[in-house]
Amino acid sequence: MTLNEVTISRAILEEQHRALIDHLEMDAAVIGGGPSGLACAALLGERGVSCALIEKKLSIGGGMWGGGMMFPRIVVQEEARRLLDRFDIAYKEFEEGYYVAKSVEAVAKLTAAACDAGVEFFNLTTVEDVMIRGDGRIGGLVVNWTPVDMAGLHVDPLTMACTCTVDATGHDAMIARMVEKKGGALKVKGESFMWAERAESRILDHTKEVFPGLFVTGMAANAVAGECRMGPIFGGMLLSGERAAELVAERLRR
Ligand code: 48F
Repeated sequence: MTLNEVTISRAILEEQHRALIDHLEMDAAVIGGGPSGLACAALLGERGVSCALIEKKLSIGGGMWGGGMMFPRIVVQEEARRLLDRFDIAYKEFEEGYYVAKSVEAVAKLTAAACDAGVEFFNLTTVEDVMIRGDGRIGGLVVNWTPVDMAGLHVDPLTMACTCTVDATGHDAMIARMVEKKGGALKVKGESFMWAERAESRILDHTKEVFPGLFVTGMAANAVAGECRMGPIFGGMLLSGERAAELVAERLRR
């Protein structure tokens, strides 16, 4: 076989342009590729929902890679152990009800599950705004390449339409804040101090549709609600992603 560089370029350009065009209109967009966004996207894909995950950084995984203070291990509690099993993430019981897993394996297995479920990934892509029309719903996203933002280049964005948007942007709850900033009826209270028990036990109540068409999951859900943070325990992130997928699927069925 003789390799042709132009064929390599054409393969990349044609395939990725097709993926982008295919997702200019979709059922669900998950913004943020941390644990909650990955779990949500994987479970939406498994339900047959046309879904893209948009991540501003080069790598998927958000705050999961680094474990706790750069020790690449995460802890998951009993309530979420079934999700470690579901995503085939290996773990050890440390003490009763506390399971410890490798953070790199957790990111890899969640990402693989989302890929297997047909989720399309758009990394290096920043959601910089949302589209809201006369019906008052979020109906789409305004996106640009992350390096455009980093370099401060004056380049206009493109848009992607979606029926449901999931804010999985973590502690900053970026999408909810965009809606709030532009006068949408949504208040982002901002996350509170560290209290793992409280933060983990309440996150599912905070995982919901907070504005027409906008669902929040993971730390974004706690940040909108003014809830505590929890540090490197990740059961709540996985359970919240699962709940968000259920809520989005239910909304799409209506
Ligand atoms: O922060 P992140 O991992 O969110 P999460 O799923 O998980 C939180 C935990 O990692 C941890 C914790 C709980 O155990 O406290 O911190 O709630 O991932 C959020 C992702 O969203 C991306 C960001 O780069 C990160 O990978 N992101 C943020 N803003 C945007 C974005 C944006 N405007 N467009 C695209 N991606």
